Amino acid sequence: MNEKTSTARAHTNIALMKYWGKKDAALNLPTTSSLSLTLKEFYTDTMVTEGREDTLLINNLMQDPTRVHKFLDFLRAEKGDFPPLTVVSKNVVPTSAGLASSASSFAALTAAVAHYNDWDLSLEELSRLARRGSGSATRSFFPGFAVWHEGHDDQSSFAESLPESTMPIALVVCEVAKTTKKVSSSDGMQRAMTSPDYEAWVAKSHEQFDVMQAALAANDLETVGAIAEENALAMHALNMSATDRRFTYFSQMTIDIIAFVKELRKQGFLAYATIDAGPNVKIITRQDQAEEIKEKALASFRKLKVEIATPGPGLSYIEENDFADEALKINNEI
Ligand code: 2P0
Repeated sequence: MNEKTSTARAHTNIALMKYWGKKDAALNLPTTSSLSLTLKEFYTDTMVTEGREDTLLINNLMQDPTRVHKFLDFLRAEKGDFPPLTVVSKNVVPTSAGLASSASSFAALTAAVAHYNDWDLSLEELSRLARRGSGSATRSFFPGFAVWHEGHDDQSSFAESLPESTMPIALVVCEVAKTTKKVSSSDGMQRAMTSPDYEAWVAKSHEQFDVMQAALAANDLETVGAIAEENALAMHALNMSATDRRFTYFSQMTIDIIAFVKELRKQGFLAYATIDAGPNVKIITRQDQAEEIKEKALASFRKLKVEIATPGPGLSYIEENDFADEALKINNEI
């Protein structure tokens, strides 16, 4: 068996303007463009090497490889055949942050496979392929702020970097103990699309996009935060007003932290909330206010875990890695 390995690192990203609905589920085309911040502190390293069958190991634990196998078969059909792969992944995400996400995982996997096969692809092309694994992965190849263009077909739906920004943005990531049953993103957005308010959210998102991009260009963090909060809370309102099995990701503490963020603004802080497919709240703020906000959050909420995250780098490849032994172990087990 070929012992060649390839390892890629992709950082996770948080959407400031959300992807929440598909206009074409087969191609994974979103109903809106989305805009994100890549985070320095949280990332996934993924190594691939030839195996006896497609296999997945995450943080030393064997996983059901069904979704990864399906994605690898898509890559084989799209770009040309390659042998079965052992995929070994490490999420460098403090478990307390509750940020483990398919975004960094599918971005790192796409890049590792492309590198393994010597495919010469731009970041935009990698992003277009990763979209078929997980939509949010499109945005995890780029440093700082990235935009995923919704597009109208397979070719036109990919992400790219926004011009480099010196905006001193930070996210204060508040991990809330999970109390609600998890609804997967794919299922959640499908239900949200049955809300009578869905079309209005899409139309509003198109408007907000231009204002957000102008605010980024002008280093206007206050407007960036305000739009991000409005966009996210309206997304969660869709879940609650869905006509097909309405639901919410919010727990009581999610609601309490949203109120806490409003109170921070009254006290003069720059603070806005954004929330994804779970109860955790990320507080958008300035880097020089993040530590104080973290301390206030810890003092206000018992059992809350808090991490500070800042803008991160784009995709990288890692030459030396400590994955080889694990891959060998898996191949001996199968
Ligand atoms: C986002 N989320 O823009 C939105 C906001 C969660 C809330 O992208 O179905 O796991 O695999 O394309 O990428 C999570 O969705 O969904 C997500 P699929 P994905 O970050």
